Amino acid sequence: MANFKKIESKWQKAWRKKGIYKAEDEVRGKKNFYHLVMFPYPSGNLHIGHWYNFAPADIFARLKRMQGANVMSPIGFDAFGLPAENAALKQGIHPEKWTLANIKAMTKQLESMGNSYDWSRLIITCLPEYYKWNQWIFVQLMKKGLAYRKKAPANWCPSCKTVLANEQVVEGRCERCSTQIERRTIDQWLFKITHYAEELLRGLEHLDWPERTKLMQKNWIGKSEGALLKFRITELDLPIEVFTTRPDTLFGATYLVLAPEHELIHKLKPRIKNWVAVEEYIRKTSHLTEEDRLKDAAKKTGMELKGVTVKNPANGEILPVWISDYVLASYGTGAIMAVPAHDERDFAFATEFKLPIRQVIVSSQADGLSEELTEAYSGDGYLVNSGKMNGLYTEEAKRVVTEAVGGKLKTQYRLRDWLISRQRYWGTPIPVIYCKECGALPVPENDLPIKLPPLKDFKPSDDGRSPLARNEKFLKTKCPKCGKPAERETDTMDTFVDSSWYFLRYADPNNSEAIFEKEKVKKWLPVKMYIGGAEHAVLHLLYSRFFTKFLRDEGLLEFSEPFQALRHQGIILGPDGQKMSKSRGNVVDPDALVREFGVDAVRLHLAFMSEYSQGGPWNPSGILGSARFLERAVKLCSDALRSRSHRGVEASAGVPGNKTEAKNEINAAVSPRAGDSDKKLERLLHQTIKKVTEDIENLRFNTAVSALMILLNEMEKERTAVSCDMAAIFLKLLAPFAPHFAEELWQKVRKRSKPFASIHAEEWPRYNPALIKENSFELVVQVNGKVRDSFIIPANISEADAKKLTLERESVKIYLSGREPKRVIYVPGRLVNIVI
Ligand code: ANZ
Ligand code: ZN
Repeated sequence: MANFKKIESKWQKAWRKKGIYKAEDEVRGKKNFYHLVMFPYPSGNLHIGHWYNFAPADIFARLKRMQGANVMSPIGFDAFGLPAENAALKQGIHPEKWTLANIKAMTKQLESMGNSYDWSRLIITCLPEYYKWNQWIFVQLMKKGLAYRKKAPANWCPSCKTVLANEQVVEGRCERCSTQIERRTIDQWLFKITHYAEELLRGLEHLDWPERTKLMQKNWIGKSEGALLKFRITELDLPIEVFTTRPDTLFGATYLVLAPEHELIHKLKPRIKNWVAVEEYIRKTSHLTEEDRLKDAAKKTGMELKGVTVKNPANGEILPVWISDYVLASYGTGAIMAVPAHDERDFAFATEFKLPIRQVIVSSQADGLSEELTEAYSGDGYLVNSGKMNGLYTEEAKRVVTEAVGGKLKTQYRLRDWLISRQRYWGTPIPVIYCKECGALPVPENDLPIKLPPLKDFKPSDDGRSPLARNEKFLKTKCPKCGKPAERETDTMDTFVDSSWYFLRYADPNNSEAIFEKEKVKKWLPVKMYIGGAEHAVLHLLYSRFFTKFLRDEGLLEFSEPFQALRHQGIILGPDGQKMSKSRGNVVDPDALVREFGVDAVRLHLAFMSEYSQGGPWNPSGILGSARFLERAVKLCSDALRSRSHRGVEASAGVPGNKTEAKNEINAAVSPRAGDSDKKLERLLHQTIKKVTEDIENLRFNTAVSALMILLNEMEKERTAVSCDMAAIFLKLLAPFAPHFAEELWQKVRKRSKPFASIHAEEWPRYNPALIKENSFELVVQVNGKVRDSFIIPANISEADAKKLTLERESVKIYLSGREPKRVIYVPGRLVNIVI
């Protein structure tokens, strides 16, 4: 395989020159197909994980193109943000320089991968041509009241010196640098994503997305049906409202709990007898994150507000009031009625502080009361100990009790508004001007973009203000309304803003007049297939859905969901099965592999090494197998070429090329004088076409490659039966996986190469269903419940034979590595599962 370098660069050049991957907005007779992979951070070099994201995804795009779709597969860089800035700080160069240099290097690497990107649509988010439209969207949101400013307690990372969104805090630590988060109160800009809470929830239903991703969004939005109930403070005539999902348990409330930040506490201060202790408790909890506070295992802490009591609206009972950090200020009303008999957290708290526990729900009327509860009963049931309400069932009781005490039913969402202010340099400046007279005003649209000034000193300030505040020239401006001196907002936007709409811009990437032309977006969107990491299950994917709905309401879009189908790729682990990391020394360098084995071998191996959605350990020996496979394919096709004259097919059917010929190729692949082995091979060929097609469509690249390997094996065995046409079909099936080799061989097979017609613009082979319909079926092979392989076997095969054939497969032997399986389960007509 010595000449792969020559082949690669030759065809990459030829493809570029011919522009075969350039997506025209409209091609007669073809349907548009928008294929998208999540764009990368320009973090430095492409690592093998990038390759795994991008190369197999390209196989899918290539299939769609050959199937006759007008495919757009764009690429870009998510170029603003903390990683770039932190790295630049470490290396003492400017983030812009650092970022653009990385983009250059990564572009070259991406090009070398041989993916079918339309480079003319490249997007780089840190350029003003792009982020101008971030600012424009901000202004539109502000005009609609969906961008607003408020003083908000925020997660502050003392190391990154910035506020983080809740989503960027993992177990109380900064997602980027793992430093413990502090809480600070700062003026912040927020986007009102909660305005779309219900629609964001409902819309999930119809999406062709992984179920677990939809579930994560559902939980993130966190819809709860409940009620707002008013208690009254006995000592003052003040109401306290609580949010509860179980108004039916109101008679079981034995105390109230307020969040330590609850605003009433300060009003109550003169009444609180133990104020010093209360204040100390408030101070202590103030720097815990919400995550810390919600940890179930965490021991409950709290403090009674001595001298303050409330009256239960249902039975007039006087109850004590506590504060505790297990009640969050940001959810519901920041106050709860505690029903320890029926809520686990309340139960733990009441046990800790020896507060009364009163059961008011029983699961069945016959059961009656248990003597003493050992844990909370949180299920539905019949009311007891509840006066006139006794005997009602939960569902009805919720409504009846709420009405009886003058409360109101309420739907509550866990979803919070999206905090987008960042006190950092490397992001989109928030386009707002503050005037003493006129307040906060959006920058007039004609003045956009507000360019990020080229600061020499871009380090974050200790006081939490953005570095932009140190630049007088940027800071000082005039009020767009009254013309008096005013100041600019100096924070920049969360970079998730950039990625919340980039998929729209690809449809019209160079538009300087508008965010995009409505008609162009209409031609391409929604995205038909979106591929990217599962780590984006909530943030990016939720924000993108939010922006889409907003822009729809602005009249710019005619659809409500941006990504019709979504798939996640798995993660590649080091050869040792551990997460790849420099410190472990198990990082696989794709460049070295490409140098040694060539791009196509690397692509093929990435496709073959595991189920795409699963990922798994890198198998260093596997790549050699892929390289050899390609070598054998070369040999076979050359032989087929040489045998052309003997077989005499050239004259009768020619080599498939244009559309009319393609129709013949099914029958032409094997000559009419075919013998037994010819027939067998022909059947396998058609079975392989079917399998490879379906597998790629389902992103099961590994089993598709395995089918190609089987086909190649058989073709080698029946060498004399392999016609030139058959080799051509084989090449087409191989083309999405190994685009350079397939092209090289294709041009040889076709021989009429001027002007060159690329294999990647050829029609995808079709199979003849009649030919496959033998008495056979596709047996799926699982190892420990995960699909690892599949192959065709006769329908009347015995269980013993099916198991035997399965155990003989290379794909299975890898997993057994010499051991005997614990169990082999056969489901007739469907699958074999090997339990190791
Ligand atoms: C009384 C009660 C009785 C409750 C019972 C539950 C069971 P979800 O489903 O998450 O919406 N709650 C309300 N606001 C809270 C806050 N700010 N911080 C912490 N907890 C809060 O949960 C709603 C329930 O969580 C509410 O219903 C309230 O406890 C508590 F047998 O009220 B419940
Ligand atoms: Zn003004």
